[in-house]
Amino acid sequence: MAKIEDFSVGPTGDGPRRKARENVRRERSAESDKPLSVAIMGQTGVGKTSLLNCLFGTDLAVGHVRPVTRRPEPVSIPGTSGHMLTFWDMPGIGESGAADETYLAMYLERLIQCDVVIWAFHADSRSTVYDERCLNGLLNSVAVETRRLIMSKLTFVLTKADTLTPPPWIFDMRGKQGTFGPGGALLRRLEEKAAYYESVFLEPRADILRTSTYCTGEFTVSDERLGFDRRGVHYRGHFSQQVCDAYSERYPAHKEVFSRLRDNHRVLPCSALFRFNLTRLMTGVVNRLGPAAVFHFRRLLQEVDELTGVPVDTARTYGNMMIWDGERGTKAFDLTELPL
Ligand SMILES: Nc1nc2c(ncn2[C@@H]2O[C@H](COP(=O)(O)OP(=O)(O)O)[C@@H](O)[C@H]2O)c(=O)[nH]1
Ligand SMILES: [Mg+2]
Repeated sequence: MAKIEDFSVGPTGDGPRRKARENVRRERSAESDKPLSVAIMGQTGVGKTSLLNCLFGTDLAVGHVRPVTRRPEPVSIPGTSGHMLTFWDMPGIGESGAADETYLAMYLERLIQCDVVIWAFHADSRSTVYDERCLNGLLNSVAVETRRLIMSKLTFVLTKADTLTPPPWIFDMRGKQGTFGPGGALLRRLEEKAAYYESVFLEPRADILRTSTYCTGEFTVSDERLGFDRRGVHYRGHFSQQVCDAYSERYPAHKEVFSRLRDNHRVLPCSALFRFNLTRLMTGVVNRLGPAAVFHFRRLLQEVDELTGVPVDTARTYGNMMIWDGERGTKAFDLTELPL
């Protein structure tokens, strides 16, 4: 993980150069003191609140039947020396026409104010029209510069990935805990799904897309679309897998930078229930917030590996198979009772 000292400060030396350096330091310090915020949006019931509860161990109300998140709910995480990172759990759209009007106005406000916005879709769905219409409505209500800004903050996730088929999900047990991962066929399906959502929500908006990341050490590559300054590396357009592969092959020393640029345009499948991909989600969000966040919330990143751990006793209750022998009137098999 990058250290704050790694970020190059620009010109060095005396006189005007020193002044420039001081300006950069001042600017950076103001930037690093700013409270950071992330919002999570999407249709009602896709699992936004559950995802936040898993990420932060909070106990926000989850709606199993009806929508329960009625107003933006903040979850604040303290960083070092008083720095704050706030996650805003938003009410879900699609509950009713009247509610949508209010909620979409709240979305626009957060899309402008927050530093990163997670837009969540249910993984086991192919219907994109409603979210597209809402997103287009929001984008079309603002000037093109704001549209660019909004798109540069959005990160798309597919929730409840555990509901997808074909099985199996593989539980990698390590003592009393373990992690869930998809089997080969399901992994391919998840990748296809993510690519599909990317083709619907990112690809057609290539003209207003931009991805940026911090960089450690020397980065000197630039071309028509790729550029860098003291704040980091930027790419104008859709940083697709093909684009990422091409740059990584040409400039292998900067593979990590390209991979972070790519992460910003990747649709990420995850599951709150299986705690699947939560580490990648959290790392992606913090990286996207920039070097100040990486520095002030490094504790969060150090603990991030623990996010995916599921106790064995909990895991064995998922996808349980119980066979009832109807002729004998007894239980013939119960997966949760098998010794491990
Ligand atoms: N299978 C599965 N169900 C989930 C997951 N996350 C949430 N749910 C369920 O989906 C329903 C809606 O969840 P909630 O977090 O309230 O969704 P929200 O309206 O988007 O905030 C609840 O019944 C949750 O238990 C998940 O990762 N997998
Ligand atoms: Mg909710």
